[in-house]
Amino acid sequence: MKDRWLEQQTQISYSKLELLLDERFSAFSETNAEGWYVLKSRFEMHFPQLFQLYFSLYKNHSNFYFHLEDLVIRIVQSWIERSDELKSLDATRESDPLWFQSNQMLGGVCYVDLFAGNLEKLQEKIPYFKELGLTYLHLMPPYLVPEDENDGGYAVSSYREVNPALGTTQDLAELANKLRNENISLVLDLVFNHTSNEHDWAMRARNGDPNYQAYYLMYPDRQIPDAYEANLREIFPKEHPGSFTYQKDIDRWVWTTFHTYQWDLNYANPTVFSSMIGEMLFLANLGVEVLRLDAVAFIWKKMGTNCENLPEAHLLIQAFNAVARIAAPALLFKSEAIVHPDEVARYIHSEECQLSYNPLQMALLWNSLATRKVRLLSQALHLRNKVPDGCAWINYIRVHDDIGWTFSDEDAARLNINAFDHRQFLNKFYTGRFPGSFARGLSFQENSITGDARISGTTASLAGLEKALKEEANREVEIAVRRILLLHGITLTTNGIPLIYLGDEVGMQNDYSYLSDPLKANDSRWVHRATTDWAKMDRRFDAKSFEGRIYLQLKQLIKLRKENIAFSGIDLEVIDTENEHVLGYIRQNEDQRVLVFGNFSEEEQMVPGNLFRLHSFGKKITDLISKDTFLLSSIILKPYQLLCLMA
Ligand code: OTU
Repeated sequence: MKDRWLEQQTQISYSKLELLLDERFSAFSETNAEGWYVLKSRFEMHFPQLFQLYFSLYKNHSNFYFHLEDLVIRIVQSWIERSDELKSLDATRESDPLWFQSNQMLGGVCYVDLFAGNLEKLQEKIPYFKELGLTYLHLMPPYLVPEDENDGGYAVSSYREVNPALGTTQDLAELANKLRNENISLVLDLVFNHTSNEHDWAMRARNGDPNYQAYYLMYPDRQIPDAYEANLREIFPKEHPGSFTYQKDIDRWVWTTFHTYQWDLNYANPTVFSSMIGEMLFLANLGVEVLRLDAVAFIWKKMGTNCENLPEAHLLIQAFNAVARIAAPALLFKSEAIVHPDEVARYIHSEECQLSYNPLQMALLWNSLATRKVRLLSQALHLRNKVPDGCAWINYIRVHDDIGWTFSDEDAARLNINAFDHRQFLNKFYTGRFPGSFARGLSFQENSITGDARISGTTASLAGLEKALKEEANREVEIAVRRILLLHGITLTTNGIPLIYLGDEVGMQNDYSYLSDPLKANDSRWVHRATTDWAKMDRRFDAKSFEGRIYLQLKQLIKLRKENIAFSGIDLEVIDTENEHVLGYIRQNEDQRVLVFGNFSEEEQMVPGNLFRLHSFGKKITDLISKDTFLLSSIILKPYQLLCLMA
């Protein structure tokens, strides 16, 4: 229920700020009446939302109105500075807000340096991205970072400067333009939970400036840190215990959820919010179309809680979103919440994060490969796969991070699986310590107290290709290739945007050379962050090499996705295949209906023919991949086969 008083306050603030804007930007509005009208309509539409969010977050702040005014001016100024091309993109997106639910969408993610060397050379890879069919390119943070340890770019020293090893801000803007002209949306991170300890804000804090110390959470002794830590989870326990780091130069305990050099920002301070809005709009105006909101779960802290997924974190993201709707409406947010599935779902909303990683599907794909059983995955697709209108999943197999087993304990219990034991099994399996395991992964952040661990490794190495190539024969190589293709087949045909970790399309294997780099050796995630070997990439058309086998068949699956409208949209219906090894679901959009089966075992599997009639697929059904036709008989799936059946 909306409170009357708040409604009145909203109206009063709106009128005051509208006057202020008309006055402040009169020179602009006189010469750009049309544009100004557009901006004012957006302001009118989204201000109430923004105001009410801002009010709930900062109402107790003494300079509330002053901060709000400053924020609104910043928003409008940034919109004025936005290029005409981007303003026209804004209009295009507003008229087609569900554009990203299309089956044409395909994402890729890579590191600029590891994939191409630098930003300029990355431009030369655009033909490759087109060849693959990408429409979405996520670059790992290319920003200025400390020279030594920087968490692979996630310790940002300036959101407005590019790491000189990669190029300049100009190069980045140019790349964004070139990609956009090729219909590829640039995706970058807004690493907004923390900055590096070398960020200008942190440097000023270190020099004793109290205004900047208030950007962070720092305490003179252990009293408050201890009180907080009583309820906090350790995220990188191997790196430092607890969530605080003692900073000798300023004699303060600084909140550092991740690495000691990543200082958490204090969003209870409205100046931090406005400052980060400034950085966000800078990136939007550079041509970034999707911002991946890094570590969303952690951005709000409250004593006595675990400081993850707090209600205020949601309000904060909604406020960021309301700003984007006014100043850069083409901008979308992607949530990076690798947490309990209930919590993951809470970030997905057209007014919060339109896109979200689907960590549950990712983890359960791996679970299905290890167990050869699809029940957890099937249950998750049935119970947890729906997203609200105006949103979409990002479905993936691997990214630059570890794999965490984030399925819910209750979901597991419903299938009589003990979640703790099962996670232990998965960790054993994917580190190759379980008898018969095909995987070659490494553990990440093993916590000896809780027994918790996560997994590093490339798709190919985790799916058995590394072991097969090193220790086994052609048959095992073939099986590993099929596993890799099955996983991609699922992400390409379930609802959402499929995201490929570039290199996986040619079966990139683990790279152990990180062990001899002291800056990387204690972070096993580097094992799957290999430098792209373009000689191997060039083998992608050679159908005899494993690179070619993966690439050429993957290309076929991509083509299948793009040619069939059934793979558009956000609906997916799970079906019971009556076979615990076979996943089944129906995708339907417009008049097209496709029945997908995936066999997660290395044995042939059968599904009964009456399933087609049951789901109204008629008497004759054809597989879009193999072109095989089936007549009312039961279907035999080959090991790891994916079938996309249509009447
Ligand atoms: C994210 O991941 C990034 O993806 C990582 O590459 C960074 O190291 C980290 O933030 C800090 O910026 O713990 O192992 O539950 O949701 O935020 C990866 C934590 C991580 C995750 C996630 C984090």
